Amino acid sequence: MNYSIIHIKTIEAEQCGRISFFEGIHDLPFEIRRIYYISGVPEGKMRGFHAHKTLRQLLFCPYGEIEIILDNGEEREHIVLNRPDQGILLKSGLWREMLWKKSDSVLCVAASDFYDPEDYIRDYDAFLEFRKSGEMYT
Ligand code: T46
Repeated sequence: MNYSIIHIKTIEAEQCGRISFFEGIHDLPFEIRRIYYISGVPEGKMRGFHAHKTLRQLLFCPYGEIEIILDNGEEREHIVLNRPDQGILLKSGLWREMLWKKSDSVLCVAASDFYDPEDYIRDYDAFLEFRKSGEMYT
């Protein structure tokens, strides 16, 4: 599967919380061109249901718990994000669904490119065709 779980550097201060950080190029295999985050989602709701043709992203959940379901057209894997020091580095060509396990969990994303609706594949059969065509990957 075209993803890896990464440790986000985190420094803990006694009774003062913690700070987590990463840098494009140094800690991620791309320059960060866009940051976005998803909030206010009720428990049990799902989002996603698409793949990206070229976009690479780091997904992390600094607050709450979100299950990320990844599908490469042949198999599906479920990863739970619930720690500020953990992220999923996604390459392109993966179908993703996100399930909010706890209300108000926040999903943050650092992306390799600007927003481009043409980069999305929102139809599952079209995604399977895209995988078969072998027009990937980054
Ligand atoms: C992804 C997962 C993890 C913009 O106009 N600019 C943006 O940068 C983004 C991310 C979205 N939008 C618009 C496009 C739609 O009209 O916001 C609306 C909701 O987007 P979408 O339905 O794609 O949201 P999710 O939560 O299903 O998916 C998002 C990202 O779009 C996607 O790239 O990988 O989070």
